[in-house]
Amino acid sequence: MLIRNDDKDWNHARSSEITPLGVYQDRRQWIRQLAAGAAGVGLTSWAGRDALAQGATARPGKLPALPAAISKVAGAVTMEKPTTYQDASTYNNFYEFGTDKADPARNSSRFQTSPWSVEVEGLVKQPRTFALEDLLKLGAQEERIYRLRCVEGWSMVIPWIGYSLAQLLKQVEPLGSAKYVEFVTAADTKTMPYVGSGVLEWPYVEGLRLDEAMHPLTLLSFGMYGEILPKQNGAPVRLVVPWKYGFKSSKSLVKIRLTEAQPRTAWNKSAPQEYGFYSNVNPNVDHPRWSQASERRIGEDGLFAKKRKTLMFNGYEAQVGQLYAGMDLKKFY
Ligand SMILES: Nc1nc2c(c(=O)[nH]1)N[C@H]1C(S)=C(S)[C@@H](COP(=O)(O)O)O[C@H]1N2
Ligand SMILES: [Mo]
Repeated sequence: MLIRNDDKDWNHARSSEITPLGVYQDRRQWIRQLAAGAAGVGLTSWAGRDALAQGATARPGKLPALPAAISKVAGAVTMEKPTTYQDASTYNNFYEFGTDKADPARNSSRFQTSPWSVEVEGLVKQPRTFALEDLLKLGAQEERIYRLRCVEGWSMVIPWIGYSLAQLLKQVEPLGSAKYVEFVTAADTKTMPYVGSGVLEWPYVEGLRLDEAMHPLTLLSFGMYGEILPKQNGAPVRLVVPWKYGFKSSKSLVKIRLTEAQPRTAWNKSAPQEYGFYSNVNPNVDHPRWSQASERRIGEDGLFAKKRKTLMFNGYEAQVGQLYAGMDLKKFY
C-alpha cells in the first residue's frame, strides 16, 4: 500500500482550484450573514421548521468570533453553497444529548466547555495535556468549507475553523510503533442526559489510521461560521474528517491516544455488521439497511428538490484516494 506522509504534495492547489481572492471575500461576507441568520431564517428549510415546531432555541446567544485565514490546503474549500447556521446548529447528531436531531441544541445548555483540556497519550515521545488556550494557539486558525455526509443519508456544507490535526500530532512525536489514533470524547453523566443510557457504549470513541489522522484535510476544529463552536456542534474542540461518514468526526474531544492496535469504535461496537472501522463515504457500498448512492442536502427540501448523487470519498478522492490504494473497500468498509 502506498502511504504518503509528505503533506507538501497535497498543498499544491491545482489551477482549477485557485479562486480569485475577491470571490473568497464575497463568500466570507455571505458566510457571516448565514451565521447572523440574515440569509437563513430557518423557516425555508424543513430542518428549521422541525426545530421550530419542537421549540428548540436556535442560538444560545451571540458567540465570540474566531479569526481565521482561508485555508490553502488542496480541496479544503468547496465552492458549494453553505448550509444555513440555523440548520447546521439545530439538526445535529450528538447522542450524549439525545437521539432526536433537535435534542443536542435543546439539551446541551448545562454542559460545561470551560475549563477544558485534551490529553494526548499512548505511543508518543512527548505525552502532554493541552489546556484549550494552548491548543487554540498551536496552529494558525483556518477557515475550511467541507461537505459533511451523515451515514443516515443527508448532507450539509459547513464552514469550519481550525487547523490540521497533524500539527498537534507532530508536537507529541508519534513513535514508530504507533499505527492508529483513538479519539475519546466527553462523557459527563451530570450534564449529558443520555450518557449512561443503552443507546451506545460511553464514552463515544472513534479512531483513524495514523496516516488518515496525519492527512492535512483532517481538521481539529474550534469554530464554525466565523464563530466559536456551539455546544451542539462539539464545543470546544472536535474532529472533522470530511471524506468519512459524519460519525467519525468526534465532538467534544478529551483524549487522543496513539495505539498499535486498531481501536474499537462506538458505532462498530454497537453494530459491527453495519459500521466498520474505515467508514469512508462510498456510494458503491450500501449500508445493509439502505442505499448510500444518493443524499439529501439539508436546506434543499420541498416537493421538487432532487436528491444528490453521493460522491466517492464525499468528493475528496483526489486528495485521499491514494491512502486506500489496493484495498478492497467492500471488505474494509
Ligand atoms: N461525541 C459524539 N460525536 C459525534 C456524534 C455523537 O453522537 N457523539 N455524532 C456524529 C455524527 S453521526 C455526525 S453526522 C456528526 C454531526 O456533526 P454536526 O452536528 O456538527 O453536523 O457528529 C458526529 N460526532
Ligand atoms: Mo452521522
